[in-house]
Amino acid sequence: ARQPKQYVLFDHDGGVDDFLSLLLLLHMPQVELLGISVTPADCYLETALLTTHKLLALAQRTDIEVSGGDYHGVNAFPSDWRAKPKILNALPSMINVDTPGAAHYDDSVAFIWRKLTAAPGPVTVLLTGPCSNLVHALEQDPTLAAKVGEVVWMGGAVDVIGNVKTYNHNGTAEWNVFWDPISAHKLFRMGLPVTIVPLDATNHVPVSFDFLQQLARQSEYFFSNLAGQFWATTIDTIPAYEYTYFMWDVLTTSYLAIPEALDFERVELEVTPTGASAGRTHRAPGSGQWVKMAVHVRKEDFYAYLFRQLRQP
Ligand code: AGV
Ligand code: CA
Repeated sequence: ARQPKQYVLFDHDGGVDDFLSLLLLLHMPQVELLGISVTPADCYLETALLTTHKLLALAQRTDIEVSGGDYHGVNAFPSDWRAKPKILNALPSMINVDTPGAAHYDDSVAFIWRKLTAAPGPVTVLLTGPCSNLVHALEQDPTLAAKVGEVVWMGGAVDVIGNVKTYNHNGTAEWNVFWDPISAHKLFRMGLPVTIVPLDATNHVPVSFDFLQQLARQSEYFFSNLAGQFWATTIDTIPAYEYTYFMWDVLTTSYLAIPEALDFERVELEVTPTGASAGRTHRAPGSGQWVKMAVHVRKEDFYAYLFRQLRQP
């Protein structure tokens, strides 16, 4: 029996785990990827676009259209984080990948509008960076909401501490929300079916040496080898807790294929738009802003899925 197609529009922000997410997505048989837009948040746009095109070339999916966002959020990511993924384009498996004719559209808001409008059915909008592009598109044309089947967002920290550590902030926010807390505040008011995978869930899955050792044992598979190289670039940040790299976006993306590996809670949430706790996602009983929130992950099932997925040709 053929699985029904799941139409997916992917907006990422160029981090190492954003690209690991793209690798996974390109190997999900039920997913039809309608387009990719890149938010210049936890990356520099030009290098992120290049990595995106290289991965599409490796997966022989250069038919998938790409766009780059031109909106820059309220709170910029640290420059050293943004510069870090540049190394991906220099890895031995990436450096000689040609991207002839690679082009991108300049306006992610128009791109999202065009892709949603043209979609033959309800679309899962997967966001592994800030939500600004989607929110701006919906503001411009609220009728687009009818095309959104589900928004799946790596974002938030509800019952756990955030990961923003910077001046004039009290540490309660997660970075994807903090980058543009105004848009995040609006997203939860739009009445869309939103599923978030917040730090509450992703804190359970740090990138560990054990995991990488096990992955390396299957590095005869091209994409296992490539993913192992990508993850290795994140390891310098371990073990200091505040700089531990987690499988934030990878867990969020895996939800599309193995939702049963996660446990959820339905909660009413609000985002603090400004101030010392800008970007904080907090419970707001009575607000009517219902969100499906991942709270727990069955690690063994999740890892087994990653190993399986990365053994594909
Ligand atoms: O807050 C998690 C989000 C995810 O989308 N990003 C990284 C993931 O792509 C921001 C972030 C938090 N801590 C980081 C981050 C770190 N130590 N290095 C790079 N990015
Ligand atoms: Ca990201």
